[in-house]
Amino acid sequence: MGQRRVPAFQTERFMRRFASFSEIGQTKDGAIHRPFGSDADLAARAWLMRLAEEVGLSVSVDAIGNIWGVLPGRIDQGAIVIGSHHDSVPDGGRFDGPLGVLMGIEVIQSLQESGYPNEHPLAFVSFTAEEPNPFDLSTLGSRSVAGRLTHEKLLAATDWNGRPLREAVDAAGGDLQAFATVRKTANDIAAFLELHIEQGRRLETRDIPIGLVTGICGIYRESIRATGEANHAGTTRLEDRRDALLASSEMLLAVERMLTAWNDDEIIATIGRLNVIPNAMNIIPGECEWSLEIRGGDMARVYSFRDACIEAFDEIAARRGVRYQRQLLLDQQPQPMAADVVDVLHSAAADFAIPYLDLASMAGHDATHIASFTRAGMVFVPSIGGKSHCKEEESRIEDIEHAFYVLAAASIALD
Ligand code: HGY
Ligand code: MN
Ligand code: MN
Ligand code: MN
Repeated sequence: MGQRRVPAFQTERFMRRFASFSEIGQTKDGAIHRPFGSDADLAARAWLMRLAEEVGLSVSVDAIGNIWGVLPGRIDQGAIVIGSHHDSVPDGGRFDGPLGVLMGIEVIQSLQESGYPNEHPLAFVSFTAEEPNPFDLSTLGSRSVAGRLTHEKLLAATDWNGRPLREAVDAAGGDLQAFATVRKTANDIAAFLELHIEQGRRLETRDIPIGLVTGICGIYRESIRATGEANHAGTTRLEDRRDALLASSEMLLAVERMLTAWNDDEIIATIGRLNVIPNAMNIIPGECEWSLEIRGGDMARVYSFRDACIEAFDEIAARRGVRYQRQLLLDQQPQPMAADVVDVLHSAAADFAIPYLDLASMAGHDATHIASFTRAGMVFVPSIGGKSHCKEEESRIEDIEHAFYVLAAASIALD
């Protein structure tokens, strides 16, 4: 595919922009707190749009708040889109999301500066609300583009304080009334590429600078609310208690025990959120709400693991005199990446003699939804120490540089 046509990576420019973007939503501990709907989310949007305009892209915000920046092509065809998301988990890191967005802009700008005559439009995208958020709607932007969310569901959605989703989408420059216009097809997006940090240690352990993603795991999430009986902490005897927190605690440990017993590399589960209600020192917790997340490459296994958990929860609830309700939050199927795009990425890496490893992703990504309707591929760079969703998230500029060459060469090959 000819590495001669690929321009040089502007390391200094990229690092300067990355450092500047990383200040948005930074906490005093150096973490990034930029959840969807926050002021930092809005500041990040304004920053990205300003940069994209400076670069000369034609910038727009769609009805769900996704930001697009397009360099027109010579013929009217679907765009080659590179991007990711700019929101973060609470107290997360600098790389998860923004690396792929800023690289999208970098690749397009570099190709443009080199005089590359792109046939297809080249575009970057920054998707709205990829991470779990107070609206309990992760990958909101990419799911909307893929037609995987209904207008009715979004009109009814609120955050935990009752703020309507409509309001947050408006603030982001979107418009839920125009939701139908968000949908894209393979005619609009000819190919999609996403750069992301690996968020694991497989590349680092093998000392390989580039991962090429073959597929993305399925993710299943429920919110579980256990209801016991609130009562006085001093006067209620042990045998009279129906403690929703203790019942939940036993359930959470049952999940861990089950993971150990299953001993299946392809199944993992996490309880990452727990709310004790009313959360006061002298009240026996009457309610306890928590998230159960299960991931795997094979949904049949994910569902059987869930069923095994529920069986254990039933026994614990009955024994402790507690009830519980379940609410489905996400049932996202595994998604293979497009074989021909993976091939293009293989060739791009080979052209530059960059060692690579094919990987399945156990993290979720916007690419999972985009791949449901058009050709998509992902590139990973190593995460130092495998750390992610925490402030220690870090990747090396040398690896990011390799990713630039792979993505730029792949964009040319797909054009
Ligand atoms: O949760 C995930 O896997 C992703 O980082 N949003
Ligand atoms: Mn993430
Ligand atoms: Mn991410
Ligand atoms: Mn009292």
